[in-house]
Amino acid sequence: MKRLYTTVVLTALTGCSLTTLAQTSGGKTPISQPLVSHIYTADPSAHVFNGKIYIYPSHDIDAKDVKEDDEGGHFAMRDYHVLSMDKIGGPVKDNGVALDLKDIPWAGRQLWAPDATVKNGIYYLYFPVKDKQDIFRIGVATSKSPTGPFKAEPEPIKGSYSIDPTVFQDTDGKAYLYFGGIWGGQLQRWSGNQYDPKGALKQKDEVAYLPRIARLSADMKSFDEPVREVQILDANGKPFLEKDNDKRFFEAAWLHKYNGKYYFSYSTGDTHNLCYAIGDNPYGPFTYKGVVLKPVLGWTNHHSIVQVGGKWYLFYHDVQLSGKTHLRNVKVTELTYNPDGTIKTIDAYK
Ligand code: FUB
Repeated sequence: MKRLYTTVVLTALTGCSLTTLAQTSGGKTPISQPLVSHIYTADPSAHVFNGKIYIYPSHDIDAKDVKEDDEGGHFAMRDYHVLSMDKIGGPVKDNGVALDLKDIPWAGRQLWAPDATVKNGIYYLYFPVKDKQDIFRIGVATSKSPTGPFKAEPEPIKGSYSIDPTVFQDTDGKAYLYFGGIWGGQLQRWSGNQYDPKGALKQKDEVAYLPRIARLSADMKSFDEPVREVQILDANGKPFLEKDNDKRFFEAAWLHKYNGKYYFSYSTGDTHNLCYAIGDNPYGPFTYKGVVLKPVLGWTNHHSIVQVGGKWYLFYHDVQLSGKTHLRNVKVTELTYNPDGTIKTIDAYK
């Protein structure tokens, strides 16, 4: 299977997502409905700021002038919209364009999955976009409002690369940026934080690529330390190999804290799972625990896990509205834990 991020039908034909095909032909019912349907949205990073829920998604568009390619070129997003809601199940507001590609001085193309946080009344939007040399970098933009408009810094974060940034602020005030994604996300081109345009995907028996972490400086706009790898280990303390592709990291990092433990969750990409691993501090190592969300309609699987009031929720996406892998819709469902702290696996269809 070579083609990256292709359409649902083609994905099913290539045989890498038979579950998805079964869900379609079996006529299963989604457990949740799209949060909005007037635009396509994906990769929902949700947060509660001042008691209100804000969702920072990708804004999928049908860029007809862009051809589908092996690197996800047809995910040609050009802006971000922030969604907000007062409570789960309540009306969802689209707050309009929060940041536009044309207003990011160094950007080339493809605004992929963002995340946001707040510190001292300033909201920080972290976003991946290809620079003018077509290399994914991570940028940061600021606003006094959670819904923007955001103003982008003139340069990407120094030392940043690849895609899918997620920001985590710990209770001690320290903030961390996690990021990375293989295949179209270009992580395979980075070794020892050096760029190699010829960087190859791992062979089946090689140790899989790992996500990255760096602590953020007090200004939230730069790294306070060199970027390092985030270790994800199996129950025996061993790293996953590339052939463990139903468990190894691919993209879509997220970090949340539950009962004092650190939960690192991510997508396995070509096997379409959202998995998680638990650690004792933000750097890990994280020990693999299982699947948060089984494959959804569409090729990609990407999420956030957030506490709202006394309950936990999984924000995710599928392609219920379009049937096309690059035109997704964000959703939310409750997430529950077992008494031992493990997460109960969610099937988005019943
Ligand atoms: O939305 C574009 C890319 O698709 C994201 O960056 C990945 O995580 C996948 O969801």
